[in-house]
Amino acid sequence: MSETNVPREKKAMDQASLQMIERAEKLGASTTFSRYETQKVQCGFGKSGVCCRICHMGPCRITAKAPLGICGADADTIVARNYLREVAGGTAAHSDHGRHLVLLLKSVAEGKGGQYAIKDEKVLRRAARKFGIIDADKTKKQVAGELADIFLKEFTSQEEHLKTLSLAPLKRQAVWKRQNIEPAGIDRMLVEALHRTTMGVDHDYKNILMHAFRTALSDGWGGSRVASIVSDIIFGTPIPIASNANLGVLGEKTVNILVHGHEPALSEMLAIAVSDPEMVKAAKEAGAEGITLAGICCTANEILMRHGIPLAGNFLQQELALLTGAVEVMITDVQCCMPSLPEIAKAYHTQIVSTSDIAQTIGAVHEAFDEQHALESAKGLVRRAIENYKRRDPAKVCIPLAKRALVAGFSVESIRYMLGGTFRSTFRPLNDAIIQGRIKGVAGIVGCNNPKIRMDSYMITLTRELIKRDVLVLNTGCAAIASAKEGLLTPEAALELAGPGLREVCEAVGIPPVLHMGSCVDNARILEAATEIVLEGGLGDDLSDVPAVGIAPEWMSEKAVAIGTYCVASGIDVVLGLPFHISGSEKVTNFLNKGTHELFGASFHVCPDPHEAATLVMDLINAKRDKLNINKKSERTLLDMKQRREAHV
Ligand code: NFS
Ligand code: SF4
Repeated sequence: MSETNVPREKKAMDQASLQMIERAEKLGASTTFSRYETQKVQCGFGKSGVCCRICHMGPCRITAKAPLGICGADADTIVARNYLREVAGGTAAHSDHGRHLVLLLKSVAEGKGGQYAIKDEKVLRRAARKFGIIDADKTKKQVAGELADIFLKEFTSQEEHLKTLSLAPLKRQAVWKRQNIEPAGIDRMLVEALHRTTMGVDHDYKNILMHAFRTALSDGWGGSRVASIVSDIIFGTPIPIASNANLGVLGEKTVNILVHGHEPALSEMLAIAVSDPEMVKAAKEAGAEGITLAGICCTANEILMRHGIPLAGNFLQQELALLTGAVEVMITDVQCCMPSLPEIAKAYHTQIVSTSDIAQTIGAVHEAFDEQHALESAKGLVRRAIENYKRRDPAKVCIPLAKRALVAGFSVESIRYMLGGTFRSTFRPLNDAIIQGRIKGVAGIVGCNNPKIRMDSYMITLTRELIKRDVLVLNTGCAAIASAKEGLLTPEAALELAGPGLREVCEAVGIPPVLHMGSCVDNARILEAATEIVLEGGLGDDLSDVPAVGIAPEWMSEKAVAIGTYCVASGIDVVLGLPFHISGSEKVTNFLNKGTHELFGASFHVCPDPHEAATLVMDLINAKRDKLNINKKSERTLLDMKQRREAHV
């Protein structure tokens, strides 16, 4: 039951969500918003990171009176250990997702991929050459097999450093070498993270934190990068595509299927299955007008980018979507799917179907996804939804009208193409625009929502402020969905909201001022874009030279901790709207928020206010511009007639 200490309008900013939150309150349904209030007095020890329950002499918690745990661990050790374990959790999530895709690529190469195939051979061959595979005279399956083997080694390598590190600018690679944080195999890094943080092993907070950077690099440049590359090979490289966002994409008279989670393999097949004439016919026979497939969280981003499937909502909207009473089936895979979903679904005919053996919830139907017979599996789920449509109670249906148009699909490939055209595809025009100051810099706004912040409000306020100040914004994950709901992912948004310089560029190229680059593993695409900028020339020779900032305004997940950590290790400053759980150690806080600047040329910055964050981001960008010596005022001064005549002599 919800206590309403927080006024409803402080919980979300979009009308659709507010309407559904109101509905939940009326029905007495428990949602994140009401549970947040019942959890309101959150544990101060947990918040400051000084609670340790790593061994069973504890749990121990550090206070002024008890400055040491039973084993003698101090706050610095405990806070650093907890932080490393969070980074490891996030890295594991992204990387296991990556591994799954690599195994699928291997199956495809061996002719055992069922309906999956190599959709983008060009990207396959280009990736293969980058990793030293000589692909001439080899079939695409042979190349795919060799590439899959190289990628699998990225997980298992014991001593050898990750090959994907070579995708970074040379100067950055040298920084990693100098700081001794080049990761070996991803699995090894994760095991080592657990080993170091178990009782009685690594106690030097700095040594622990350096392994956090090493582990995070194995995510950003390893697991996540591999996930993006392989997704493009198997499912196709995204190109700009139009669609819609928010709960209003659900159909009043259609069979509504929601996909939710992260791994694209099943949703890719669902996207195909729902347009199968046989399925559409079955839906009509059941009395519906058709089938609507829509997504929540990153699975949504994946199929939006490749098929234009609409976005139903982001993280905090997953329960709200069910409260429409119009969802036949919600199909979950892994990550960010709340355990509360079956409980909410109970009030309706809605079925929650889990599809991954490693992600099951009591109350959900479990139907393990059969990759060997992927399309059949997907069709089975669609049939289940059609069947369930007959049980929908129209009296319980309430779909908010909200729906906004969007353009997504900005892979680095497609940005390069849009900037330069087919024959001269290049980042040059972007670099020139930054050098000339028409675009001041680039901001990656990424990450989740969190009930601690009015849903989407920080992300949207900051995004508007930045594009007004001529900063090009790159989005992934739930931040991209927030922008979509606000109509910021349209070329028209540039005309209305961007500063004059950014508007000019957006108009010339035909892009929105905010580019949707994909899911959270696709933050690797942001690193790729930053690398392209360095390689294109004129903006320094390391990622830390580029006027670019990463921002996680409303983050909540361990994955966001890993992402922030690899960004900083990559030389990109990171602004957090919510702090890490590290305030219990001054040393850890200082190291992460200042000390890393000397090591990597970047650090974390915590800023709870979006307006102040906009100023901070501009300061960070301008500092980089000053250093590059490109911050001079434009030399195009207007001359009067007399001056002109003088100039001609
Ligand atoms: Ni990213 Fe994507 Fe969203 Fe946060 Fe969850 S969906 S992986 S973790 S909540 S942005
Ligand atoms: Fe306490 Fe040390 Fe055990 Fe942690 S490892 S629970 S601080 S005794």
